[in-house]
Amino acid sequence: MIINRRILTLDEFTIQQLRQFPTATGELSSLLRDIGLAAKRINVEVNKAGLVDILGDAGSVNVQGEDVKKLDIYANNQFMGVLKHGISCAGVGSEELDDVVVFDDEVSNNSKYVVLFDPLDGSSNIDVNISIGTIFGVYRRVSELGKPCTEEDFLQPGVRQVAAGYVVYGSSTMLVYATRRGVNGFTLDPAIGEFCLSHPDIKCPPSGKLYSVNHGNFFQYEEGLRNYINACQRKDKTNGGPYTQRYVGSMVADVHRNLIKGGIFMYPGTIDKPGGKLRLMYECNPFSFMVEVAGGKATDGKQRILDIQPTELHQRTPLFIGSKHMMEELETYYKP
Ligand code: P6P
Repeated sequence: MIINRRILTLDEFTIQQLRQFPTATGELSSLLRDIGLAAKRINVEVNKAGLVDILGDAGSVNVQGEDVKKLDIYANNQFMGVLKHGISCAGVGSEELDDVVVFDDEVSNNSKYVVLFDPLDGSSNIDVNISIGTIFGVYRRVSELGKPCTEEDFLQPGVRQVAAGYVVYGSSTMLVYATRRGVNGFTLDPAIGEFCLSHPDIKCPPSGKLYSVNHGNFFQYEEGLRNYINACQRKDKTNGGPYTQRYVGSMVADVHRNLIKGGIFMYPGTIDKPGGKLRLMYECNPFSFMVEVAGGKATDGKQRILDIQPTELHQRTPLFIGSKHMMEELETYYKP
């Protein structure tokens, strides 16, 4: 008898995971479904960004000092909305908001989690139709349940994330998330409007041949890093190089490709920006959690990203992330 492989939707998958832990409250499963709902709504607008007047600068400038595009605001509001009106989240921190938002209502104050997110990363690529994405990380609160969450709930090291994920709005729209049990990818089926399990138990290949870095900053990188980047381009590579350089300029697209195919993504510090460009709390920590669960590594050049004790919501960090063996090879050239 041929049994059709049953397609599992995100909702079915999270409920199946919940059934394996009867004592679980279901709050995390519910939160992940809420994020999936927001992603579907954002996907609709991203897919028609060139057709309606949602494109273009909203005129305001966000806390990063960047022109905010209307889609950024829309995406931020979608995540705020589903999380505030769900049953699992006490408050959020967003790239688009100067400070954390404490929901401070009875249900939210009794919710176990807080969420940090970049609602639409790489939004400068919207106008040229390059893949963009959403990035999120979920933490269990450390403050007292029943009361409003506090900034301390958000400034936790990335190792304390209970879940992290991203949505890539690309040739297809995928939601990928990790818990400590594994990394799973879901592709949106527009016919039924559901994310369906398409990439179960994602593992980051231990080796790869893709390296991602902005070569335009090459002469601002430290010598050891320049030596590694040069080695990536030489035929004498021990693994039969040279490697292939792939850099989209959209972190979600670059790291997603390297997670699936194997590779290394680097956003180093430069002379002008020694702290790097990428944000620790809602860009680097979520991806570092996911890549480590998938078997890869992530550092700031000196230490594990997930061990960094944050001091500010929007602090930046250099980032080196990807296949385990490639990260170890980098470390033989570059020890800042
Ligand atoms: P650069 C997009 O603005 C972003 O934050 C990441 O998505 C991306 O990896 C990086 O900046 C690209 O920065 O300086 O190379 O253009």
